[in-house]
Amino acid sequence: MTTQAQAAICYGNDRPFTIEPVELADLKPDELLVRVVACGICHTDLAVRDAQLPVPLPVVLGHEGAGIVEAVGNAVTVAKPGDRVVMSFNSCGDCPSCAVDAPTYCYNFYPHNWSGRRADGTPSMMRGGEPMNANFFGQSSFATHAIAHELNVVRVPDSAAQVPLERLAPIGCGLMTGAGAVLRSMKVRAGLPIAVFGTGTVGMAAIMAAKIAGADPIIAVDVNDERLALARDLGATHAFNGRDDAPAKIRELCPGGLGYVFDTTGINTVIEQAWDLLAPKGICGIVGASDPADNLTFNEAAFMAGGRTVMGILGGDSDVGPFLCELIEHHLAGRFPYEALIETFSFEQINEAIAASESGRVVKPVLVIGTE
Ligand code: CXF
Ligand code: ZN
Repeated sequence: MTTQAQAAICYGNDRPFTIEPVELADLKPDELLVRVVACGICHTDLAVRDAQLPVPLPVVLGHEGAGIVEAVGNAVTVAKPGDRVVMSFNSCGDCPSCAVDAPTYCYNFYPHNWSGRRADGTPSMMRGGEPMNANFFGQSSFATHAIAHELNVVRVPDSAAQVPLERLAPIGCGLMTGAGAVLRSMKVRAGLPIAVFGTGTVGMAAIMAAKIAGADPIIAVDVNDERLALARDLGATHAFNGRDDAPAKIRELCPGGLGYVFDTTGINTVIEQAWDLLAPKGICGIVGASDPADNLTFNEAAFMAGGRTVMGILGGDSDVGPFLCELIEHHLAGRFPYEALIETFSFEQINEAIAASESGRVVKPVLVIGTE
């Protein structure tokens, strides 16, 4: 049976998102119908709106959804109707990356997440009898209902039964990316210094995770002093404004160099300065969205002789289910207090929520779309 829903349609950056009636397709065997309760807004949604990523427009975006399962296909085991779930990115489950639990590097990432259709080419959403681009990150959660998949759904553990879905929603992208970069990709060791460049959701999650890992000192760098104050609240031991020669201050603080630098800005001059701060065996993690034309330049001798690593990181090397549950447990224990980043907006306020993110006023806007 098809499902009637309301979805926020993105036409591009010359028009606001508008909420319009749509129809969701019948479920395939590996799919779940989720009534969306909340969805975070991530910079990747806005990169698609701005045509910086190869996702066809118009499209229904939203990839930090959480909700309640209404129906499941007959091959679904991850959750059942009535379960509270969080949605994340989708993957194929059987390429060489998926085979080693590295689905963020899925060889078939595009058809499963960004093609506007299901991976088999069929539309998951119709509008006025015509196919509508959807299945964004295997969900398209800027809508009252979403079709998700066995591999991008996590059942909320019973231990988190009291945590509202509007709090859990954003865990499936930006938070996972920053925390995973520290805990899974770079595997930050206790006692080593780290500097995090950029204190948006990903950088803040990295700072909280660096504290969990026992990194010391934990240095936040940004050009926004309010963000730097929040970074200190969340675990940064030091905070430097990028406009005040932060590299010199970091050298003074850590003359032996840093074990880790983590860039969320995507600005190549920032990355090159950060790389120069590394100690021998240091790792430079790169996650920021950069200009596709940019190249990085490193000194070859220092790179080789110091045994340094430059590491591209996608999605914090998350394996979805286990890692998101681990983060939920950290949150319940008070070690991952990311609620400080969130401000909620109603679904109808989607354009105001986006403006609040782009002005820098709100770190993580979350749309409340339904009730629990
Ligand atoms: C994604 C990138 C690909 C893996 C999952 C997370 N980032 C979205 O904003
Ligand atoms: Zn995202």
